[in-house]
Amino acid sequence: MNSNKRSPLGSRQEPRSRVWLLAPILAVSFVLVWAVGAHTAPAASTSVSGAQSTSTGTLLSAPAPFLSPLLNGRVALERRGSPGDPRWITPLYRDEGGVITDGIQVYQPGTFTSPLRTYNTTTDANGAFSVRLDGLWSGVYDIRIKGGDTLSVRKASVTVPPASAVDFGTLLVGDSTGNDVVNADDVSYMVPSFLLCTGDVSYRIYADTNKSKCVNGLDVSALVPNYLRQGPVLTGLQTQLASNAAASLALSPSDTRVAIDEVFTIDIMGNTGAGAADTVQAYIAFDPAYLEVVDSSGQPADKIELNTAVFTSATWNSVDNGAGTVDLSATQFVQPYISGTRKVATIRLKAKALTSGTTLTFAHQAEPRLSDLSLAGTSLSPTISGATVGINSYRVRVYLPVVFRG
Ligand SMILES: [Ca+2]
Ligand SMILES: [Ca+2]
Repeated sequence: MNSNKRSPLGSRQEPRSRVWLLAPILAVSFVLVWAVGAHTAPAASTSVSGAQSTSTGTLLSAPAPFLSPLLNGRVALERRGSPGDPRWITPLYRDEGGVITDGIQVYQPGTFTSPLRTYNTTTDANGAFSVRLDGLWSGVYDIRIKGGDTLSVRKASVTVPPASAVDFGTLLVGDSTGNDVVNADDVSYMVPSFLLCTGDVSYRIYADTNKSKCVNGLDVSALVPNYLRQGPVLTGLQTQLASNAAASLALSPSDTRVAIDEVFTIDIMGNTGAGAADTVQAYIAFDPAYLEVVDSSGQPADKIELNTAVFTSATWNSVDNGAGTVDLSATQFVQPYISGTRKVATIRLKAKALTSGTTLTFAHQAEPRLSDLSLAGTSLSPTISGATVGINSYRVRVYLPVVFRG
């Protein structure tokens, strides 16, 4: 039985023993294959998983584009004080009677022809702004920024949203007409607002270059460094510093005696001291009971005589013989600017009534009639002095002794 049992078993024993004999070989082979596989597989898988990891890393650092990213930026303003000054609050758009022209234009990179989209917002007192680019995907764009009355600036390859506020540079002032050029038209635009302030019907905010809330020669002076410049510009100009050492604005002669009905002249003299000036403003008050501004034929005049050797034209030149005022603002737009002591204009006057002394005084205490010498919108802080006129019933001639200085 056992043999019988064995026999069949025995008859199957040989193959089984072969299996058992083969088992260690297969096992070793498997281990070898596994070992080789374990050795080679990571090499292959390193390269694959390395590519995957690189790809995955790229995706992690650049999330999928999303709609309507936020653009944070900042601009600097000229002639409006330091950052934090409320005059830095600037609309990045233009409002013409309720029609808004957007001042933020976003372009396809490499182009500045037609914008993909436009937006508008207003900066804070530090020139910072934030605007959501509705309808655009996050990405890289070229961007142009224009203030309501400034030249535009542009910056290429701006990533939106940016990691931090994008510095768009300085908005150059003086484009009162809004056409991205500073020229005589911008000065002309100021004329209807000249010597007017906010609240006055004809006051135009874009004429108020330095945002002092009044329009006068300082606003003209402020645009002079940008005269004939055109936007968009890549960077701002360095602010020119006005030197105010020993500058003065005076009437000459400062003391004179004339006869009644006599026609005589008083000159407006500007002295730029150690510096230079592009603009002279002279706002003079006189007593119309004693004096009248006349022309060369002795007839009442509505303007004074500009010294065209210094200024080819005046931004403003008016006389009010009823109120007793002379208002003059003249600007030299291109270099060389005015330097030294120069006769700005001549006031021709007629003596109307007897007086021991009547004065002509410069207004210089408050906007808008601030008599001044200025360069690039900065006052030279001149010393200011007027004149006294005595009117006699007879003509007096005073002969002063000649004084020699050793
Ligand atoms: Ca313009
Ligand atoms: Ca102003």
